[in-house]
Amino acid sequence: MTGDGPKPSPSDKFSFGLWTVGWTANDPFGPPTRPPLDPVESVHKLAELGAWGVTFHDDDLIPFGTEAAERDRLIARFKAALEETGLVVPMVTTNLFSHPVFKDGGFTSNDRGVRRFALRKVMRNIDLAAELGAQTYVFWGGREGAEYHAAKDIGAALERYREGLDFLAGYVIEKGYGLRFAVEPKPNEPRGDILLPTVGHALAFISTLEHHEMVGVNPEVGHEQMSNLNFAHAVAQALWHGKLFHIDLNGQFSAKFDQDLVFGHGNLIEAFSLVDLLETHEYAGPRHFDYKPSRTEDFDGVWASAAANMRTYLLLKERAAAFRADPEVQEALAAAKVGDLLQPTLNPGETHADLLADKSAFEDFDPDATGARGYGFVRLNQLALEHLLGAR
Ligand SMILES: [Mn+2]
Repeated sequence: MTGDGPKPSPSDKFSFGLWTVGWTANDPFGPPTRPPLDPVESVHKLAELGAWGVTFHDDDLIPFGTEAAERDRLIARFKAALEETGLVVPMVTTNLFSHPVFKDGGFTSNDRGVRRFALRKVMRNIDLAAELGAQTYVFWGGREGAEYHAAKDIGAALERYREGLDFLAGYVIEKGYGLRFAVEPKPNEPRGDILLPTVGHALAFISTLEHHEMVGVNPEVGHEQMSNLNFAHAVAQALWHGKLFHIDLNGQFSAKFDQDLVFGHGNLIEAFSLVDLLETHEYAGPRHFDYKPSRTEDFDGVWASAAANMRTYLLLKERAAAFRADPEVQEALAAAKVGDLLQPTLNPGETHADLLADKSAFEDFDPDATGARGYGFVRLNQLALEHLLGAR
């Protein structure tokens, strides 16, 4: 991608899934429009473009059912590519959704044999993740769900989900791997309804886990927006809980099928809000892109789209910094009392009796005068928009 301005570098911590640039662009209405991409080529190309890390599902690197010797060979040449380029593997995940054996899920399949097979598949790949130095292991349960009420006992499914994650967390602890888990919510697609559909559902579920301290969330822009929810709010709450262990960036236009567009190519204002949030909170984790180069693109388009994700993030980061540094914005923030929300509502040590005795809080408080005063939020948002548009 040409153009002035910021260039991605490894210090930006941009990472990509092998399944993103390597997507062969098959969809429910048509076959692939691109041939498969060699993971080694992806590693070299991503490094050239300024990426820092590469991530994968087990089956992205080692096709399902590969014999042991061939598996070793595929891992060895992938490792060699990492060494040549300096790319790291910050996150690894498991494919528990493509093979027909997982058509009713992995950890929550009604078939116990499938559930045991799923645990073994994850354990084998956790060993590889640890060997490659990953810090995060993601769980996206795309097939953990149902289409029909009577077909799935949801309570039992959640119990089995918990059993699976507790067991695998215990394995990581026993092995001393130091990996943390991140649950990735999604409301639907491929299942009609997926378990743990939003960040809020996932956070509540995680609080019930035996090793809840090592389990956080991996929110994805488009997944939350498919539920018509505000992604920046979901991430802000995950940060507040200390649970933003990883993040998947892409683009989506509101509630429809999972578009997986380039970051910022969907709801741009929300993308700006998100970058502002991550940067002002000094989020230190990977900026991971989980998108799909559109089916219309050839390989030139694939690499242009990969570069576009990083460039858009950096441009938004510049715009957000300019917004925060603008004295007029700072004055508008103060006028809108945004910083005042950090002040506790009660005085230190204030009791119920103290508040009841404070006439200024009630008897002498003038709700009509306060209610008549505007907050100036629209002016503030227009300032944000003008920075986003490069008009200031
Ligand atoms: Mn994702």
